[in-house]
Amino acid sequence: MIPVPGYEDQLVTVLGLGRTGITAARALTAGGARVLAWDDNAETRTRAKAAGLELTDLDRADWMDVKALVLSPGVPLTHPEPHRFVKKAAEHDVPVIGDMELFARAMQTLPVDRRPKIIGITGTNGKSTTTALIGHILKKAGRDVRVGGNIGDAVLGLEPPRAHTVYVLELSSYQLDLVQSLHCDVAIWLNLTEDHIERHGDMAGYKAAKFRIFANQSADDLAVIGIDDDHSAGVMSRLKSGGAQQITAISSGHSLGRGVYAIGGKLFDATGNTCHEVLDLASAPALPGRHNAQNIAAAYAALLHIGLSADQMAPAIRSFPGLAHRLEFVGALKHIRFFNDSKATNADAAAKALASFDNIYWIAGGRKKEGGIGSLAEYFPRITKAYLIGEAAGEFAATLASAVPCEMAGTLENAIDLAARDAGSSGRAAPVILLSPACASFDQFRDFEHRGDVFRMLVQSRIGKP
Ligand code: UMA
Repeated sequence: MIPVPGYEDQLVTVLGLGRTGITAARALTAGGARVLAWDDNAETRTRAKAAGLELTDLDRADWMDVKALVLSPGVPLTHPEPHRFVKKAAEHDVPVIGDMELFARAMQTLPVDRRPKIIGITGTNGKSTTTALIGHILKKAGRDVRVGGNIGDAVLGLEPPRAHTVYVLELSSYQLDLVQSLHCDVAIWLNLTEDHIERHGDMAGYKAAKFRIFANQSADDLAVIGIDDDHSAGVMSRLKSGGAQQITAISSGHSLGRGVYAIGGKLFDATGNTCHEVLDLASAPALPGRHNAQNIAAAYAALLHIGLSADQMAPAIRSFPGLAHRLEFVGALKHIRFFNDSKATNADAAAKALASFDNIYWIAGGRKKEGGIGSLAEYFPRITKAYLIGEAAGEFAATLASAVPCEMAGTLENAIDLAARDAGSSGRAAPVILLSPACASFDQFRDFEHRGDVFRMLVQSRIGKP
């Protein structure tokens, strides 16, 4: 754990006692703060108490002497409307911050020569894979590395830094909304497509939250920017005209005069005066598809800046084992392969999976996201049949209409059985049963991880794996 300094004997309120809040409350207490912790959910409060946390009803607390409100990323900050305690904090001039801000401040109290390097990764899609890939490469290079943030482990729960530690942090827009002083030695912006509008109000709000990843960067720092979508190309222009930091452009699909790019199944480094091939992408089996080529390009560009060489990185990229819930190969039943892509909670993420295969038996649906699946039309010819689950099933069926045969499966379990039946009797070569829902999971599951775990368990129970 990283104890949080700066609040010794002062009152700090913590709202939300999931992964972020529990860890933040402990780290603040370890730093000497007096923590008032609360969660709106009674069950979570019971769990937090059992975990040894003292709770304080923030509706009854005296906010006069509170020095900060530490908000969990999932608690509404501005949209659809600020949480009542965010309003209360504003009434009392109490700053509202997140755990990343506490982490940033803790790092700034260290002498400059003992501060760790921080690599931050944001973007709509690919953040977790890029974060894990960078962590993996650094480990293979023998570096002291800690990986956390949105990928799963709350940042304040990571081990404190030693000399030359590198923190690799996945930063969601929710988390970036709650930071002011985070300084990333390398800030990676992968891509931007419409997502989380309910939280940020509109695309401009979503983009502005993410743009905070570049705040506090100076001439020694690097911004790595994926320029394959218009929003992100705009971000690159904005930084070029107004930013102090160095910039490396990355692309998957376009060759660049300067930058790192993937084209024709190879990765090229054009960051210097010459351009040279550094990796055959086919040699990295856990990172298939064009979207993963972008993740590899981002990791490579970031780690060049940290001092790794192409020769150190290439074998580590090849040995990366992949991540659960992101096009995760779950098993095979004779010639039928099953993939768990539960992390695909929007159409854009599902597009990446659909682009990776043919003859797809597609399990989709859940709690619908803005925009539906109309944007996936170019992939419909790859889908042999769709099995629709959850709240979005009706709307998805209407979109797929005459283009793709559909079955209203209702539940995930039913969808797997129907898809396995059809794929098994189709006589087609290499069918793929793909869970890539293009929806949030909350109508039927706790979160996307729970949905993916259930999928894996159901598939493995059917194919005879433990
Ligand atoms: N809560 C309240 N009041 C509210 C809303 C929530 O009290 O109005 C409470 C809930 O009852 C719950 C707690 O807040 O007990 C949950 O807080 P949280 O939603 O912020 O979740 P954490 O467990 O703290 O997990 C968060 C991230 N979750 C979100 O951003 C929604 C995790 O990212 C992250 O791994 C973790 O911190 C550690 O850093 C998950 C995620 O879904 C993977 N992220 C979104 C995404 O990737 O799309 C952004």
